[in-house]
Amino acid sequence: MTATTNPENANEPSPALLLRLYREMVRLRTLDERMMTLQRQGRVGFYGACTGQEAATLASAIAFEPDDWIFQALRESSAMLMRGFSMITYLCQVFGNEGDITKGRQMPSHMAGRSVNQVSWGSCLGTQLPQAVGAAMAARIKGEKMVVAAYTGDGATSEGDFHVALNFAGVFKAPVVFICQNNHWAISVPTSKQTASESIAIKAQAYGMPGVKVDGNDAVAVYRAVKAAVDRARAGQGPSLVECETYRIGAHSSSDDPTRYRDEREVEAWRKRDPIEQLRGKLVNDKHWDLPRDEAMRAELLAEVNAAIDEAERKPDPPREGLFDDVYAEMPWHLREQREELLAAPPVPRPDAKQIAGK
Ligand SMILES: Cc1ncc(C[n+]2csc(CCOP(=O)(O)OP(=O)(O)O)c2C)c(N)n1
Ligand SMILES: [Mg+2]
Repeated sequence: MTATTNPENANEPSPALLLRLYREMVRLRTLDERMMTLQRQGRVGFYGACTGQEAATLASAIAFEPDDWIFQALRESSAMLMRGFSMITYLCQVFGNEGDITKGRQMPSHMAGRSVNQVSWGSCLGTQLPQAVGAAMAARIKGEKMVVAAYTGDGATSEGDFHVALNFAGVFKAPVVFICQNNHWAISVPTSKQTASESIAIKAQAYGMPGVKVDGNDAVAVYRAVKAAVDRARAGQGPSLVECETYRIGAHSSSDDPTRYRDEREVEAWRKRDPIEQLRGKLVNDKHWDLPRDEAMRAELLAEVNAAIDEAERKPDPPREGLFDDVYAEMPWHLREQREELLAAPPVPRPDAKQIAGK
């Protein structure tokens, strides 16, 4: 995913990079829309969309090199796709079927891709942050030039793990970039109830690192800020915190109803600042893009997403006998007994996705 920047300014994205980014952002929006529909049709149990946060997610992730590791929070799985992960395998994770590399054992929408250096997010908020710092320290000890991306939501900054991670990284100058997607909400809790600080970015001062707040719906601003932080970390100058101010347009997840706790007028105001529309406007304005090409691209992406869904949905469940694998090098007697008991019983039909409890 080597990012191409303009040679005259190392942090200025080239038109080629912005066009690629724009395509990825539209692909993500298309995928999220289709998957939310599938969830409502009962074809998958749970889904978490990133709608409205495409710039904060992808314009930040694209500033890292392919060898850099990404420790995601809740809404950055799609960076895997941008880094070349197969969309079919990605979707198999949501279906929890045989094609899922996490073997149907993870919560849906908790993707992981070792082949693209991206760690599965954990449902337990904030745990990825100290892990990311640990990975960054390990890279430095091994003499690798790797930088680590450590994502967090605004809500997770109230977790102890956030402070532990920033403190350790600041003291030991770990090559890590903390990126906070401040989308104004942590399910039903607004950011105003999350912190008394004037911003999330300002917290960086206390940990001895630069902190910057950017318009998270402006892909160029996000890229510039994160690229500068990545370059700084790679040059051995230590960590940074980038706060991307954005907005969660949709529900927290397919199990949430935001009309119960937030004012629809707030959502409408943010819709007008749609990151995809903004980037498209810039590209068209700069004569790098036009509407006929836009329409053709959108049709192509919808076809790609639909084909991937078709293929992923057709795969069977993971084999039952695999349930007991991967815990012990040698299976102990009690698991062997349970495995035999399970295989002697008739297979239980897969429950309707509608019946699978989400969060
Ligand atoms: C330690 C912990 N506490 C609470 C929860 C329940 N929970 C799941 S997501 C979420 C909100 C997360 O908000 P934020 O960090 O802002 O991320 P966003 O969902 O807005 O992307 C909460 C409270 C959890 N998963 N883990
Ligand atoms: Mg949030």
